[in-house]
Order: sequence, then structure tokens, then C-alpha cells
Amino acid sequence: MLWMARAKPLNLRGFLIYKSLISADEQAEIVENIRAGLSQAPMFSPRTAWGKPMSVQMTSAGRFGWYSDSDGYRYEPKHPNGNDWPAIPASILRIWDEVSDVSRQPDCCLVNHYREKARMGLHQDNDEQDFDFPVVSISLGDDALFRIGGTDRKDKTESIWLSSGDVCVMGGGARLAYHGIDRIRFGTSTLLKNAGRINLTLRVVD
Ligand code: MD3
Ligand code: FE
Repeated sequence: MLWMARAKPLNLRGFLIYKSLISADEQAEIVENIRAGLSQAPMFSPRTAWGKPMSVQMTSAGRFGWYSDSDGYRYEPKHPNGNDWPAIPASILRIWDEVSDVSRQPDCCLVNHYREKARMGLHQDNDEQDFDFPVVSISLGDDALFRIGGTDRKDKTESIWLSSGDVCVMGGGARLAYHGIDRIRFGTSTLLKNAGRINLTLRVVD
């Protein structure tokens, strides 16, 4: 409803966190829409800069997908199987419109899948062209311990649990902050049939 005030986010060092922004029905719709793209663009395990497979499985939707191998981290216009990435579902673009004040649509929806022991080390997202655009993250499924630092790797960090339906917006000074996922509390959500966690990040790439 247009007259309702938009949910007020928690501000943690410039990370805007909207707890439970997405209803259970919408979460289920988003998962179904992501699942529908998986035959065209299956999940894979990218390699780190050191050549080790990541514990998180990934795929993407949109004009570009994020990819990594021994040639480094980058965006690619095709899945490694040669297919185009599927379009970003409307159910996901709606969230971007709701929390970002950007008139442009995102070019990439990166889909990260965490099984029980998966984690993501502390890193910066700097493969995009223009850091004036925010990154929007959508958490689905099991709870995850999210670690937030500063723009220097040595800056002190703090952690917060993210749950299914939470949305996080990284803009301004937070856009280049270090961040990572320390662990998953496996089985805390019933959204995904085999438990685990899916994180979607929406990005403007070029
Ligand atoms: C802060 N994903 O895909 S989402 C990633 O939960 C990534 O899968 C984590 O870090 C996950 O790169 C964290 C929160 C997030 C996403 C993008 C950011 C935080 C960010 C970009 C800039 C700063
Ligand atoms: Fe990241």
C-alpha cells in the first residue's frame, strides 16, 4: 500500500539491514523462480584466487554472471556451459525497486548456495565498474552469521545473524567494506527442501 511507511532498516556501519522484509509467500516464489533457471544455468563451485574450489556453489541471472577460475574474478556474459544466464525474475527485481533509490535495474543476480559446512571468507566486492551503485542482498533459508568489517582488511569486525527474508543494502561507504559468512545454522529454516541457505546479491556491473 502506497501510503504505508517503508520498513525502517537497522544501520550497522552503513549496512542497512531490513529484518523480515520479504513475506513467506514471496520467499517461496523467489526460490521457485531461481530453481526454474537452474537447468539453463546449473550451480558450480568457482575456484578461489588460490585455485581451491569454494565451499559455496554459485550461479547467476541477468546480463552478466560472476565467475572465477585461475584467470581471476570477473563477470561473464555466459554460463561456463555456453548458455546465456536466465533473466532476473520479476519477484527479485521488485525487492531492488523497494530498497534502492537507483533508477537503473541490476545487471547481475548472483545466487550463492550454502550447504551445511559452507562459508565465505572475508572479502571486498570490487569486480564492478561503478561503486556508486549499491549491492542488495537477499537471505533465504537457514540463518547465517554475517561478519562486517571496514574498508581495510585489518579493521575490526562485528557479526550479525541473517535470517530468511532479511534484505541488506550496501551503499555509500559500506559498498567497499570487507564482509563474509562465518557459518550457517543448518536446518533452522523450512524454506528449502534440503535445508541450507541461498543468498542473492543484486549488482550493477558495467
Ligand atoms: C558488502 N555474499 O556474494 S551477502 C558475495 O551471504 C557475498 O552470500 C555473502 O559476500 C552471502 O559477494 C554476503 C552481503 C553482502 C553482499 C555484497 C556486499 C555484503 C556486501 C557488497 C559490498 C559490501
Ligand atoms: Fe561479497
